Amino acid sequence: MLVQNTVHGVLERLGLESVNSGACGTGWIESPSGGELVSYNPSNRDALARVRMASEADYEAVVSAASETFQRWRLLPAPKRGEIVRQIGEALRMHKADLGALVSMEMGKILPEGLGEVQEMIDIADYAVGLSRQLYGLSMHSERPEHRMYEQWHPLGIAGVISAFNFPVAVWSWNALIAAVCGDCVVWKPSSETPLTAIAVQNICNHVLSRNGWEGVFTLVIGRGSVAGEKMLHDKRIPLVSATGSCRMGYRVAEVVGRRLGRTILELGGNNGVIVAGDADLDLALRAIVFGAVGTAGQRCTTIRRLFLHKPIAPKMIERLKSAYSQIRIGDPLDAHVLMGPLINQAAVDDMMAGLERARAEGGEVLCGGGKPAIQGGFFVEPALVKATPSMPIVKEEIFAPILYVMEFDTIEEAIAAHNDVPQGLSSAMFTNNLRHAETFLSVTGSDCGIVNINGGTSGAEIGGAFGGEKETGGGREAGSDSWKAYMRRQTVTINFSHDLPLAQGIEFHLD
Ligand code: UN1
Repeated sequence: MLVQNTVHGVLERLGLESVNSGACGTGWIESPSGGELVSYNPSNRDALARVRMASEADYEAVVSAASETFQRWRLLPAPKRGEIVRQIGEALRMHKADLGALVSMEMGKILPEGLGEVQEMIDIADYAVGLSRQLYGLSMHSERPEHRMYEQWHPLGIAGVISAFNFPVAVWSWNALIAAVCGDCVVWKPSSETPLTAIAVQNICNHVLSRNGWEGVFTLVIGRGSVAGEKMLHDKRIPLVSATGSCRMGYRVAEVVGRRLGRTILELGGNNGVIVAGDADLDLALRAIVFGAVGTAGQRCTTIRRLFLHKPIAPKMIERLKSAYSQIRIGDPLDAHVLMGPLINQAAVDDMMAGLERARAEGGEVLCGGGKPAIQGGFFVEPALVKATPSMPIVKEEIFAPILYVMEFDTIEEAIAAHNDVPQGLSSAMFTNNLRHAETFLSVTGSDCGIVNINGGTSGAEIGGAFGGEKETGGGREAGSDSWKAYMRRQTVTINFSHDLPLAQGIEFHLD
């Protein structure tokens, strides 16, 4: 791995200098033969590292290792699996500063967000440890005398995790650490934009696992979607594929995995809206909107993309937003004064510019931003505020960039209808101090999203709740609540402790 001096210290402390590859089953594969992948820093386009990708043969070695390990891992009592995940949480705490910095360098989010992402991993590790002593089934009353019924949960097998560049490590952890306490082994295919953070996390896990006499519980395959990703989708040894990314990718995953009756957890596009009622606390709303729309340079699936303002407050709010946007410092994500880093690559910049062109063509007005700041090197853009109407076709699309469409409404009902009138259904929010407005938004005729917030933005969900959304967002749920059930197989058990054989539904069946 070739490493630049600027990131030398971080990589050294993360133990990456001795790592030489991008595929790991039971230890790093010395020379994976899937070709070279260069990881670039989107702030300056410098090459951070050159990674060797997995070939089909390397993929095979990794999945075989995971399958073999699963046979034994599933037998380890869940709380013991939890103990190993606890140690991974500890190791993440130890490496938080370096891993957070590496996330910022490779993905481009500002350092507090890079650190926040690692914190999200630590939080889910803690959650998974507690969960490892639960994984509870229900018991039911049998209709037959002296019968007992209950359900129990068994490990499922290998969970395939396909993660996106924008949360290069946290989304893996939501899946992997829960799957691991459930008794599954995990094969991870990270985004090709962020192989280095994946290698760092894999390395941290390897150390903890080997200290405990384990290997192959967490495995890694870095490779093109068309090789590693496709193989995973078709692979019957992988009963569950959890994928985060675009709707286009999700349709492919659902189709291929569905054809073999495998399970999927899909966390796809969002097009998250915020409704600001006339009675809302506007200071609160302003802060939440700016963080939600500009944070992570608009590259969260939970980013605020659509803002609905009650007409009487709209002019004032728009002025305040313009003023806030003009104060956003754009630049090096490791600089403490910077609030917005670069986009991930040139294609993302082009998508944003093309989106703004289309918005103009459809009658939208760019109120501020939307240009390219005069910063050398990286994929920097200015966040844009666009005056729009709900009927503009572009408002119904997710563009993974900091474009916020501002729309006005007269009644709450009208705002909710416009809010729901998009194909995606991830996160949503309303700012109001009116109980009726809030409860209407939370009711069955309110938000149609998987996540809904009152007086808070759409992004920044906590790990304790189930994370995911409806419609084209894919319907999957990850992280907290009972999301763990997707990583296990349910078994309904009936025990007859009588001396007779009564049949359910009152059926009589006598031999003579
Ligand atoms: C994502 O963008 O894919 O709620 C995940 C949030 C974060 C996770 C975002 N906790 O914004």
